[in-house]
Amino acid sequence: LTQDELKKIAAYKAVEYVESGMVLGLGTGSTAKHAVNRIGELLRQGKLHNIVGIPTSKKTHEQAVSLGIPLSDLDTHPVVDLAIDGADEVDPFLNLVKGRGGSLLREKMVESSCRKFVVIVDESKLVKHLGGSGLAMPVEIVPFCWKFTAHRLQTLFADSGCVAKLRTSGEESEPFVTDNGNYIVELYFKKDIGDLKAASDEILRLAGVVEHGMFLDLATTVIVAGELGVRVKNK
Ligand code: DER
Repeated sequence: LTQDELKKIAAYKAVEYVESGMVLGLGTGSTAKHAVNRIGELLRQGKLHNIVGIPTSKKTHEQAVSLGIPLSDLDTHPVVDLAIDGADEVDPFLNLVKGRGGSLLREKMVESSCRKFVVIVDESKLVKHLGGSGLAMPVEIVPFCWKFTAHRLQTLFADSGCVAKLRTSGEESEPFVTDNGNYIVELYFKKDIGDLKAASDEILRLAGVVEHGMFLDLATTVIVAGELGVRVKNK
């Protein structure tokens, strides 16, 4: 099975949790894309009805519009019944790193206001500790004096051998700009992040930081698709 087929299996399994009448958080990324497609398909087949979707990015908004999924927002629905989204890393306590797609702020706003948050991953996303995989841990920051903020973030985790890099896009390597007009600083750790809660609080205390990609204590269920089948892990 290819990685994309595994993502699709996990996504379709998660959509089994969707009931008619629900307000749904629609995730962002290559795994969540399959879940949104499946929801659109079930609506079209009349197997699901009066669903309202709250997209976690402009990209997902466009995908949902193209599928005819009715959309709303958190102003109208401050409590979401079920959110389905991917993740970049999942630790054994269902803590996540998300945001490598750049949508972490709207994802965290939706996924921290939902009754159930079902995470869908292929098995390659499972890690023992967050941040140790050498992959980026994204932090959304305001563009104003971004170098200043990036340096403060790097200094915060100096003992973890942290390096902070501005996310760029395009060939002129312009700064990547999020749906909210902000920048993303990617933190690379040489060692895994120790106390996640402490790290989270320290990051959020820095003026200029908007939000970070550690999703702690938010996931209620993780669906993992692997070569040996699909596993469902509940909090
Ligand atoms: O950027 C994001 O938050 C995505 O949800 C990411 O965490 C997972 O993206 P993927 O499903 O394309 O791997």
